[in-house]
Amino acid sequence: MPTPVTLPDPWSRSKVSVVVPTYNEADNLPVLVERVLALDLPELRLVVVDDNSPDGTGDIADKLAADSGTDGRVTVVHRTAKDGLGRAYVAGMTRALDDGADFVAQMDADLSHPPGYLPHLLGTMLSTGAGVVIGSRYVPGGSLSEQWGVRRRLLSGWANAYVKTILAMPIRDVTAGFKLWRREALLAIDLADIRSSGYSFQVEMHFRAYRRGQKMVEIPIHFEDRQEGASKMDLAVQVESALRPFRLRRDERAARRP
Ligand SMILES: Nc1nc2c(ncn2[C@@H]2O[C@H](COP(=O)(O)OP(=O)(O)OP(=O)(O)O)[C@@H](O)[C@H]2O)c(=O)[nH]1
Ligand SMILES: [Mg+2]
Repeated sequence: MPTPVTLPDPWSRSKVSVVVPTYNEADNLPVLVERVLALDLPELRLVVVDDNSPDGTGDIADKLAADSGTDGRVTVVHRTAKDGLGRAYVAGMTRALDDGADFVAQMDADLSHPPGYLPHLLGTMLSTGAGVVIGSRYVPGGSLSEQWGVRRRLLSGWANAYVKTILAMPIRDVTAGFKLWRREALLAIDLADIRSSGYSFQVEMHFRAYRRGQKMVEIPIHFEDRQEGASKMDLAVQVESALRPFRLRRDERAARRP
């Protein structure tokens, strides 16, 4: 029988908190929590940030937190109303830092981001000293779900090119949402000052990290399609995503002016 592989030090003592924003993810969340907690990372914790989901995801999260099987490793932050993925992440990451996390991961609840990459994100951070390690769909070896049609692929590629044209960052996947941050990098970014409420949060975080001189490293991931439930990408989110890069560039230029 093969000997089970157990991750050695420093994986085994790394305090990683995984922040997961949820809005109507009742079918996905229990699966995600089980998979994340099954990883060979004993100091790993989960922070679920729910915006009073009508489908009861918040209650499910509370039950998972209370479950003896999860051993107090799950924390739930409840917010009163849907207020955007960006604001949810700021709340969850702030909580993770307050609770003493040395590393903070972010991932979607819909199982698009395979949890098995988390130890790789951590290993890459430890070996490279990066401030942020990005699970990237657009570096060699990265890939998109086979279920994605031509239209969605083009839209995703176009969104990446659009942001890079305006903000010129040395990253392939500027809209990526599966990442691991070092505590010091998040403190340098000043989470309380993040402007984005929706998906442009990802771009704003990358831009801040880049402008503040954080080392950024990408590793390839395979991006899965959402398993259950519906996307929360609405018109307001799309408009913010289109305008935010211009605002970030304007603010940056204003800050550099004597
Ligand atoms: N708390 C909170 N979570 C949100 C909000 N909007 C989206 N989310 C969560 O953020 C994650 C990403 O949202 P998705 O709807 O999957 O967005 P997407 O990946 O661009 O869309 P799909 O490709 O269709 O899945 C999911 O875990 C959502 O439940 C929000 O306003 N509040
Ligand atoms: Mg999704």
